[in-house]
This record gives sequence, C-alpha cells and structure tokens, in this order.
Amino acid sequence: MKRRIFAHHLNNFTMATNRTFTMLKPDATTAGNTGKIIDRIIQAGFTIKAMKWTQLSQAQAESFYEVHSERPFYGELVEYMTSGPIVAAILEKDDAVASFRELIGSTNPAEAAPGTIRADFAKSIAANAVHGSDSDENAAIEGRFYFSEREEA
Ligand code: RTP
Ligand code: MG
Repeated sequence: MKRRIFAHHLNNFTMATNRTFTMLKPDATTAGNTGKIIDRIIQAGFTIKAMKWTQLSQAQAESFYEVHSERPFYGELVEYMTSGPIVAAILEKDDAVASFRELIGSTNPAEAAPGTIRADFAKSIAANAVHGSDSDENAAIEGRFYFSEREEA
C-alpha cells in the first residue's frame, strides 16, 4: 500500500513538465480523420493518459477559450469549436508541450511544415484539425477542464 501511494505521488511530480493537452477539432472528427491523427500521435512517442469523444456547449467553449476572449477571432473560434464532436486527450512525453506543437505544425495550415498533422489534415486557420497546449501551466488547466485525476491511466 505504501509503495502505491509513493508511485502515485511520483507520477504527479513528473506531470507538469511532461504533459500536454489536445483536442481533435470538429473538422478532424467529422472527416473521419480521428484514427489517423491518434495514430500519428502514438507513433510520435506520446502516451495517452486520458481520452474522450464529446461535444462542447457554447458555455464550455467560451470558458475553455477565455484566454482568447479579447482576440478578434474569439466568436468565430467558439462557434466553430461547438459545431461538431471533439476528442479531448491528455498526453505524456518528454518536453510534451513543445514536442506536440512541433508535431502539429503552425496554426495556419498554409504555413505548417510538411509532414505535420496540420499540413496533412487541416482545412483552414479555424478548421485546423488539432489543438495543442501552449505551456505546461495551460496544459494542466486544460486537462483538468475535461478530466478528473481518477480518469487518468
Ligand atoms: P491551438 O490553441 O488550437 O493549438 O492553436 P494555436 O496555439 O496554434 O493558435 P492560437 O493563437 O492559440 O489560436 C487558437 C485557435 O484560434 C483559431 N484562430 N483563428 N482567424 C484567425 O486569425 C485565427 N487565429 C487563430 C485557430 O483555430 C487556432 O488554433
Ligand atoms: Mg493556442
């Protein structure tokens, strides 16, 4: 029992720097690209700690994207992210936040490097296939938006 408690705390200790959060956006889920994108993520060395298929309400999307509320694209972003299903996931890998943003490529798919997920699956700046957290702090906040600690593998 003591060993299990110790392992549990060790796991929490490594969490902040080795985790990121992603959403597969409505364009990816409705185009049938979910499996292909998840496979890319796994092949790139990420471990899935938690995952769910769901859809954001208006209030949930407004809250999730609160950090962008002053940006000109906020309304469009919220409308788009509520337009269909999303897949939310907590991912683990060394240097997870930076490594995942490299895997997905630039926000605008026209500028995304060849071979990145956005270069291959995104349709536009709004419908850009995937979200990736931009910092360890936001990765933890965004992960907790969808998942309790009990839901993590
Ligand atoms: P994300 O948060 O989705 O991983 O994307 P990001 O960091 O590359 O981009 P961010 O600046 O955080 O913007 C969040 C999402 O808002 C949409 N967006 N639209 N119309 C526009 O100019 C515009 N700019 C950003 C994108 O869907 C972006 O992923
Ligand atoms: Mg962002």
